[in-house]
Amino acid sequence: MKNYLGRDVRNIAVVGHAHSGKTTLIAALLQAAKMTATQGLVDDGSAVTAYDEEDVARRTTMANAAAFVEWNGVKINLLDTPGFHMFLHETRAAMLPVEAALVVVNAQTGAEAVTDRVWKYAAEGNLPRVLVVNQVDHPKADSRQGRQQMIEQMQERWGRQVVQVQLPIVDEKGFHGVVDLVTMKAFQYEPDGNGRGEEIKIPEAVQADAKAAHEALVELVAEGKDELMEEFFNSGTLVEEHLTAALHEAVREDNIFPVLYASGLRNVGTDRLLEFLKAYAPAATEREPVAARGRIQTTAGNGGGVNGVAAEGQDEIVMRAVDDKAPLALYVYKTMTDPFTGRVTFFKVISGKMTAGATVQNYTRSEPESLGHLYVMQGRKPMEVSELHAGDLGAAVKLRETLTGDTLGDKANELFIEPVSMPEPAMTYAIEPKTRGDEDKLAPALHKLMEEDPMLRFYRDPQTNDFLVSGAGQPHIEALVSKLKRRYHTNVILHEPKVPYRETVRAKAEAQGRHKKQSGGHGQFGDCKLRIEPQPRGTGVVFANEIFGGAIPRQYVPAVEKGVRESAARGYLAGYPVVDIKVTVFDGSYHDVDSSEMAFKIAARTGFRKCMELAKPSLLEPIMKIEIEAPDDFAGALMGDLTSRRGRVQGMESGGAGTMIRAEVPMSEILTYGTTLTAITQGRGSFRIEMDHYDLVPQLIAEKILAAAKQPVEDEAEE
Ligand SMILES: Nc1nc2c(ncn2[C@@H]2O[C@H](COP(=O)(O)OP(=O)(O)OP(=O)(O)O)[C@@H](O)[C@H]2O)c(=O)[nH]1
Ligand SMILES: [Mg+2]
Repeated sequence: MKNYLGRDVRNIAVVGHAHSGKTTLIAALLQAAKMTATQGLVDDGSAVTAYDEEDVARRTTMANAAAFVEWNGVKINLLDTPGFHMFLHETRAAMLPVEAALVVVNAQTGAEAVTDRVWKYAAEGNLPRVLVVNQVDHPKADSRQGRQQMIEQMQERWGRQVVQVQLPIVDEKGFHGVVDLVTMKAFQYEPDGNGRGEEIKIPEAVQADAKAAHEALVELVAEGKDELMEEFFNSGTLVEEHLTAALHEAVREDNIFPVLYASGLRNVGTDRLLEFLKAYAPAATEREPVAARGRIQTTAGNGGGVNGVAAEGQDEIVMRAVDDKAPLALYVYKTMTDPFTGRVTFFKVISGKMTAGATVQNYTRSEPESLGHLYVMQGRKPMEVSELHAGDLGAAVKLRETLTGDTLGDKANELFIEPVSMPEPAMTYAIEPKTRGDEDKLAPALHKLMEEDPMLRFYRDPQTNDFLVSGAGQPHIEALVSKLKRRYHTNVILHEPKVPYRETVRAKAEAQGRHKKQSGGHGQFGDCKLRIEPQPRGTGVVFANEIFGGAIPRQYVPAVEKGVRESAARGYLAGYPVVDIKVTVFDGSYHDVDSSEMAFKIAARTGFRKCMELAKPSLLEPIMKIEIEAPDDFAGALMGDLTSRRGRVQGMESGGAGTMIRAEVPMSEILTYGTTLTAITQGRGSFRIEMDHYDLVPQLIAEKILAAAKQPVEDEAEE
């Protein structure tokens, strides 16, 4: 396989709403460039970027995948990303290693909630965006008027920089061609063919539209550029060369968001899309130098453009040019465990030139790592290359230590790229191995899966000792369970999602804890008086010592505190930790011979439990902040549903991507909200959820929870 210089590489994240056809479109692009002999399909699992067994089974992309196209001397790296709202953390992570986003819009619906969300992600990273209206073959998409409205809707959302650079040719034969508005050439395709068009004359029926659209494009491109404006006013158009250069710059600078048309499924327009990306998407070397944290070392001959001065060993912001001559730096954007290949590490060459067989330093882990053979990934298939240049995407296999988010490179020139942060998991389940054999396999298998998926968490509940897994939502955890079974032959039982309730008190109370035992010779004696009082939310447990005059000798006070804290952690009502309390020991007594730390600890536990009994013990529940986006029609139904879930709506905005509702809802009421939302909005809504604060559970509901929970823990004062 050929080696490409960074200037001949384009890195593109393919993003958009679920089912807009991203995975299918990538398969079509691969066929148009003859990377594959036939077109892969999502529906039969043959699409190159849909290889993960769960993605295939569910016919949706749940994790990023990489592919590439060699097209007229350039290599276009394509990252396929999820469009389902639950997996957008992946999509966001895919924006870090690329220089442009190809935003796929479903011609049947126009821009949707997730389209808007990914647009924001791209805007945050100043990523140029190229829009492709896809599925134009669909009968629902074939009206000229409908398409016109779609463009207007996108302009309303994202500004008048949204401009068509193509028009589709749709007639009684359906969608079978495009007009290139830069060159004013038309191309026609054999639907279900190989994606390569044949030049034709612009059909009569589109000529007037094409002329108007060409002028609109030229005018926008010329805007703000004096010489171009002059040329435009004098001749009514721009020389193609000028237009091309100015359009390339405008796309790179986010001044223009060009719109193209395609059908991935029928493979129409795809060669023109590739040609457009080649000509107008920024080259990998064409972006600003990468700003990263660097560490200055005296041995560093060439710091790669270090700013300012910092003492040796200190961190500094480094501007690293995407250049073969700069020191080597790699950023790991994905890790995959493949049944055939083993662990595959996907990286971007931030700077420098990477050659096969090199050993580099993993800066994040302070360990050397031998990369061995180098590859570029075509879906799950590694294709060997001998070198990779600054800006390119590549992969290595069987690395020992390296994980997603790590930066590696030249030992003398440390550099840290800030990894994309993962949101807090929205849902937690208890997971139980089915058999003894499964128990031994479970933890290692889960750890492997967590390497691939930084959103997954796995830990033991300190209260119950249960294994807990957290993820983005129910489908995420269900996919995890299938993967455990399919890949690691580990069977598990999933239990209802757990709500991490807490306990607290609503009143002040005092009580005495006394522990006295006379068993033969040496007895046990401890005695303390405790006061408990409520504290503001988020305080946790505060312990105070107000003993004066040695009622309890100083050396026993830590034992009292320990007893209190242990009891608080064990809970009083139903075994949930007691929080937001202050416990003060203010009096007590002791015995010269029989007192011991143990005796005081036991006395404190008794005292604590008696205090709890008197202080109006209450249950606290986690309250989540939720943001829901859906088309306006569903707003009423969504609000009604939120109210029935004890939700408090805090705001509602309409415009842009439909309606956005912000609310606070108890976690217990929205454990499976993804399913509800899909049902209410026919799959067109999206939501984001995060833990916000704890609040008291209303009395009636608390009673039910307590009845369902285990009996209060036994009084251990007499142990
Ligand atoms: N008519 C028509 N259907 C299409 C086209 N592209 C995709 N589809 C169908 O739409 C469905 C979704 O296609 P995918 O390629 O999986 O869409 P996606 O955007 O990758 O979806 P997610 O991965 O879930 O975000 C499949 O059933 C495709 O066959 C198209 O150009 N025309
Ligand atoms: Mg997909």
